[in-house]
Amino acid sequence: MGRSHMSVRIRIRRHKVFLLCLLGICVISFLHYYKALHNISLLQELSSSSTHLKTLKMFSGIFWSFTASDFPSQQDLYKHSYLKARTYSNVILPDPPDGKLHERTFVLHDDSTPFFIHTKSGALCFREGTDMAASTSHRRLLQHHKKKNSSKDDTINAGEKVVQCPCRQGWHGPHCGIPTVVYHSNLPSKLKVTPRKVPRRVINAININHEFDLLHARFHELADAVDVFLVCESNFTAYGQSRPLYFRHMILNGTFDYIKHKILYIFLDHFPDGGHADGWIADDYLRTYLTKNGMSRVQGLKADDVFLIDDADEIPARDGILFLKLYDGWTEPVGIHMRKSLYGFYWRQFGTLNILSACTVDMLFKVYKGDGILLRRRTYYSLSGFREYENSSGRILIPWAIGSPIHYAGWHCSWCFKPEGIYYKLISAQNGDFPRWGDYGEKRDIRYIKGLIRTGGWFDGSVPNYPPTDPKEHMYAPKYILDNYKKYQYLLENPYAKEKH
Ligand SMILES: *[C@@H]1O[C@H](CO)[C@@H](O)[C@H](O)[C@H]1NC(C)=O
Ligand SMILES: *[C@@H]1O[C@H](CO)[C@@H](O)[C@H](O)[C@H]1NC(C)=O
Ligand SMILES: *[C@@H]1O[C@H](CO)[C@@H](O)[C@H](O)[C@H]1NC(C)=O
Ligand SMILES: *[C@@H]1O[C@H](CO)[C@@H](O)[C@H](O)[C@H]1NC(C)=O
Ligand SMILES: CC(=O)N[C@H]1CO[C@H](CO)[C@@H](O)[C@@H]1O
Repeated sequence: MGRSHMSVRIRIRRHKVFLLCLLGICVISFLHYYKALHNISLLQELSSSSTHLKTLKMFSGIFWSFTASDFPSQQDLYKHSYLKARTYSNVILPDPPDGKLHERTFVLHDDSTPFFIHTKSGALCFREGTDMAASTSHRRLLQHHKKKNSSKDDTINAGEKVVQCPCRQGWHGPHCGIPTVVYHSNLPSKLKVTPRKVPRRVINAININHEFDLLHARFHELADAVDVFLVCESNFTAYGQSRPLYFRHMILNGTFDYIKHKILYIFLDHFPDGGHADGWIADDYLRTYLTKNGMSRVQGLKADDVFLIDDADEIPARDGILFLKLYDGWTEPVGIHMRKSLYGFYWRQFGTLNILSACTVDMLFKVYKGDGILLRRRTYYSLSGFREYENSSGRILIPWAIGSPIHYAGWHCSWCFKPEGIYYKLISAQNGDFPRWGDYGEKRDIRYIKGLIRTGGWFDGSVPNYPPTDPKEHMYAPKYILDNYKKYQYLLENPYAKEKH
C-alpha cells in the first residue's frame, strides 16, 4: 500500500518536473525567437512532416509563427533548429516489418532487359541507337543483294565487318551502341569494344546530406543503367554535429517509392576519430564507410560488375554508364567529364570536371582495397596491388574518361540549392576546407547568399565572368530536371537575376 502510494507521489512529481521543463523551454525559445526565424524555411520544411506529439506541435508552431525583422546570431539559430531536429528524430518512422533498412542485403541479378535485338537480316543492333525504320528498308536491300544464306549464329561477333545497323544520331559503331560521349572520348580501344551477351551490373555509391533535388535527378537519369544505388546517410554532419536522418525518413514516407527497390540504405552512426580536428578525415571516411559497409551487403557480385562512386552533386549522364554496362573492351579506371556549374545550371564554369569515378568490382577490391576514396584519387598506379592486377588483366591499364572537355558526360552542379540549402551546407561543412565560410556570420546571411546567387559570386568576394547560358543548350541539365521545368526552375534560371541591388 505504502509503496504504491509513494510511486503515485513520484509520478506526480515527475509530471510537475516535466511541465516545468516544458514551460521553461517555451519561455527560453520565446525569448530567442521573438524577432527571428521566418526565413530559414528549409529546416522547417524538412522537419514539418514529422508527426510530433500534439503539444510539441503547438510548441513548434510558436517557433515558426514570428515574422522576422532581423536575424539572431545564426549560431544560436542553429542550436535551436538543432533542438527541433532532435524532436524530429525522436519520432523516427519505424523500420518496415521485413527488417531494418540499414541491415538489409541486396541481391544482384542479371539484367534481362533486351537492350540489343537481332534484326531480321541477322544483325545485332542496340535497340535505342538504331533507326529501325531505316533498318527495314536496309534489310530489303541486303536481302536483294545477298544470294547466300548467312546463317549467323547467336554469338556476338565483333569481327563482323558488315555494318547492318543504321545508327540514329548520337550513336556509333557497328551495333549503334556506342554513345557520342564514348566515341569522342580518349578511350584507346574504342574501335574494338564489343557488346556483352549479359550486361554488367552497375553499383552506384553516393553520400547524401540534403541534395534531394539532385538525388531525384540522379535516380531518374540512371534508373535503367544502375542496378543498385548505395546511399549513405549519417546522423552527423561532416562538421560533427547531429543531423536528422532526412533520407531515411523520406524512404519510409514514400518519397522514393519509384526507385526504392534499387536503393540500399547505409547508415553511418559515428564520427571518425580526428574528424573534428581535420575535416578531410571526416570527408574521406564517409566514402570509405559507404563503400565498405555497402559492398559487404551486396550479394551476387561478379568481378566484372561496375562500381561507380559519386558525390551527390555529380550526376553522370546515363548513356556513358549504360555503355560501361553493355560493352566489353574498355580499360579502367574510368573518369567522367562533367559540365561544371554553380548554384544552378545557369552559372556554367569553363572546362569540365573530370573525376575518376568507376572501375570494375575486381579492381575495386584488388587495387583499391574495397575503399571508394582511393578510386577518386589519381594515384592508383602506386598502390600495391596495381601491377599484379594489371598483369592479370592482360592489358595495359591507363585511365580514360567518358566525354571530353567539349562533350559533357555528366553534370557537376556545385552548391545547387535554394538559399536555405546553401546556408545548411555552410554550417554542415567539414572542418578542413579552409577558409570555412560557415564560420563567418556575414557569409551565412541569407541576403548575402541571395546576392551570391544573383551575381555568381563566391564567398571570397570574387565575381567570375561566366558566359551566358540558355536552358536549350545541349546537356544543359539532367533530363528529369528539364522535364519538370517549373518545379526545378530555381536550378535552371537565375532566380534573382532581375533583382536590383
Ligand atoms: C516525406 O517527408 C518529406 C520531408 O519531410 C516531405 O517533404 C514529403 O512531403 C513527405 N512525403 C510524404 C508522401 O509524406
Ligand atoms: C537458308 O536458311 C534456312 C533456315 O535458316 C533454311 O531452311 C534454308 O534451307 C537455307 N537455304 C540455303 C540455300 O542454305
Ligand atoms: C547516431 O546514432 C547512433 C546509433 O543510433 C547513436 O549512438 C549516436 O548517439 C547518434 N549520434 C547523434 C549525434 O545523434
Ligand atoms: C604476370 O603474369 C604472368 C602470367 O600471366 C606471370 O608469369 C608473371 O609472373 C606475372 N608477373 C607479375 C609481376 O605478377
Ligand atoms: C533578413 C531577411 O532576409 N528577411 C526577409 C525575410 O523574408 C521576407 C519575405 O519572405 C523578406 O521581406 C525579408 O526581407
